[in-house]
Formats: sequence, structure tokens, C-alpha cells
Amino acid sequence: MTLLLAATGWNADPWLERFRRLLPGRTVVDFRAPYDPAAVRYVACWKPPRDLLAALPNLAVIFNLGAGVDALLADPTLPDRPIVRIVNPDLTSRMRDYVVLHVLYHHRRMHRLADAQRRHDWVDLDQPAPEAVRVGILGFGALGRAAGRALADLGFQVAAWSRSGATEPSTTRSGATEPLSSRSGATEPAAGADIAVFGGAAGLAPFLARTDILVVLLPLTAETRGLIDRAFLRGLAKDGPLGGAVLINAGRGGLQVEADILAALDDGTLLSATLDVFEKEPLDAASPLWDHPRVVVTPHNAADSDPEALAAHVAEHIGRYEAGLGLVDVVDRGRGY
Ligand code: NDP
Ligand code: OXD
Repeated sequence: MTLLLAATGWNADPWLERFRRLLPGRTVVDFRAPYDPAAVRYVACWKPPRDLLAALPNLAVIFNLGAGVDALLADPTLPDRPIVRIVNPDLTSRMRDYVVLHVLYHHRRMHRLADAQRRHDWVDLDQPAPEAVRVGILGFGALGRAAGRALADLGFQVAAWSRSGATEPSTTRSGATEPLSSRSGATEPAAGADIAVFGGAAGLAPFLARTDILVVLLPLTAETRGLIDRAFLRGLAKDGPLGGAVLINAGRGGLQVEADILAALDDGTLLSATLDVFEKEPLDAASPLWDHPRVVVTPHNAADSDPEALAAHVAEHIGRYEAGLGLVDVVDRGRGY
């Protein structure tokens, strides 16, 4: 049995080293090295080259080494095999921490404080309590639930929006009866009575209208592409204690229209933003987003895929699969996530 590592844009060495340690007696090979395509049973991949997976006749399972599968599903030659995506405590807590960091950054008006510091100005800014600030989580899956829970624990008024509006995590993606041992803590916390969940198209307008800080954790699908445009941003709350609405996008750049975000910042629809993801990555050096005084740009590193944690996660999946326990976190290709 061969596990083929097919990750582009990443250093393959720590992944290969970790997989080889965890899967002794198996062949673990990088896609750039020579290998026998007929021997490949599993692929662990991130943005694999087009056509690569289609050329593996005995492929059983595709393991996507991140949470989002939009890049993988964009390959028209992708073979009809189960795709398992990452739902893991390591990835989840990285995203939770990023979201908490940036919500607090905007809540505590760090742009204005940094500006005041540059001017040596001992500025007096009023400080709304978290209880006065309404955070909205757009996309209430594994990552959105963990982030939402942490923010609610800090006292923010948290609500969420998802396709289904379900308060409990979906179980439809789980093929196994028992959770992976390493999933404990990764499974999404229940919404709880303190997080209202809005659902579907009808729920979007009321959700936006009560949102001061919007956190985007949606997958990129045919339905969500370009969702965050001028009209969408105009739907955000105008009466919040921060003096304007805030956008934090750590989902995918294809969800947003960057020209509309810049226009919304200029006309006061948006007070400030944190963007981790962009329509085109890396963000063009000439993009005005880099220098905008009220925008934080991070280089798609809200939640990095850690080889130590995630190779172990995939190796455990393979062990469970071979023991007949099935697969969990299998992507629904029809929905696109
Ligand atoms: P999940 O699949 O667990 O959750 C997705 C959520 O989005 C669900 O609540 C789902 O609704 C909702 N959703 C999907 N489509 C729609 C729609 N058309 N309308 C409304 N809601 C919708 O994903 P994760 O939480 O694990 O990850 C979310 C995304 O975060 C990833 O797809 C990826 O793009 C991004 N990501 C970014 C990273 C970074 O470093 N910047 C790192 C990791 C992930 P429902 O609950 O009804 O199914
Ligand atoms: C992911 C990502 O989807 O890192 O995991 O973007």
C-alpha cells in the first residue's frame, strides 16, 4: 500500500517524515519522486496538480490536508472517491484563536490606538463592553462553532448563520459510529442557548442587521462565491457601539468582492476589516488593501495545517478505515463542502 503525498506550495519534508514514522512498513512517497501509480491506495493532498489523482487506478480515499476543499473540487478530472477533509482540534483551535485575536483587535480599536501612538497622542477612547457588541459568525461549522463559543464565553453577543440554521453539528458527514479518539475536542460545541442560529436565505438579512463584527467562516461553493459584495455589506448593523461595522474574513477570498470592500470602507459602510484570504493569492503587491489604514492583512495563515498533528490524524483515519470503521468528515460533493 502506498500513501502518496501531493501537496503543492508546502514543504513536503516534515509531512513525509511524520507519515513514515506513523505508517511503518508502508510506502510513503512524494508525488515529485518516482512511484508506482497502481500501488497508491491513499492520497494526502493540498492543491494537487490537475490530472494527478485521475491517474491512480486503485485509489481508495483522498485525504485533503485542510478544511476547505474548493481547490480540490475545482479539478474536473477528480476521481469519484471519498474525500475526507480535516476536522481536528489543532486546526480548530488555531482558527478559534485567530478569530478571537481579530475580534478583540477591532473591538478594542487597535487601529486608532496604533495611530495615536504614532502621533504620541495619549488618546481617550471610550470602550464598549463585549456584552454591548454583536458578533455574527457566517458559517457555523467545525470552525465557526469553536470561534463562536469562545467569543460568547468572552461576553460578546454571538449569533450565527448557516445553510441549515441547525443548532447542533451535522452528523451527515460521519460514516462511522464512534468518533476518532483524536476528534475529542474537535467536534463542534453545541450552539447553546446563548448563540442564536439563523438559517438559509431568509435568515441572512436579520442576521446581518444585528451584526457589528462579522466573522466569515464559510466554505467557497457555487452558492457562496461573491456573496460579500456592496449590497451584502450594506445589510450590516449601522447602530452598533463601535461606530461602524467590521468584517473579518478567514474563509475564502472567493467569497468577497475586494473592490466592494474598499468602497464600503471609504463610504463608512465598514469601519475596518481583517482579511486573511483574497480573491487572488498571494495578494498582489499593488493591492490598496496592503496600505489601507483600517485593514489588517494576513497571508492566509489563520489556521495552518500542522504536519505533526494532521499527519497523525490522517494515519489514524487510515487505521480506522482498514479496521472497517468507515470514514468521518467525508465531503458532500453535491453541496461542495
Ligand atoms: P464546515 O463544513 O464544518 O462548516 C461550513 C459551514 O458553512 C456550515 O455551517 C454550513 O452550513 C455553512 N454553509 C455552507 N454553505 C452555505 C450556504 N450556501 N449558505 C449558508 N451557510 C452555508 O467547515 P469548517 O468550519 O471546517 O471550515 C469552514 C471554511 O474555513 C473552510 O471551508 C475553509 O474555506 C476555511 N478555512 C480557512 C482557513 C484559513 O487559514 N484561512 C483554515 C481552515 C479553513 P450547514 O451547517 O447548514 O451545513
Ligand atoms: C484550509 C486552509 O482550508 O488552510 O484548511 O485554508
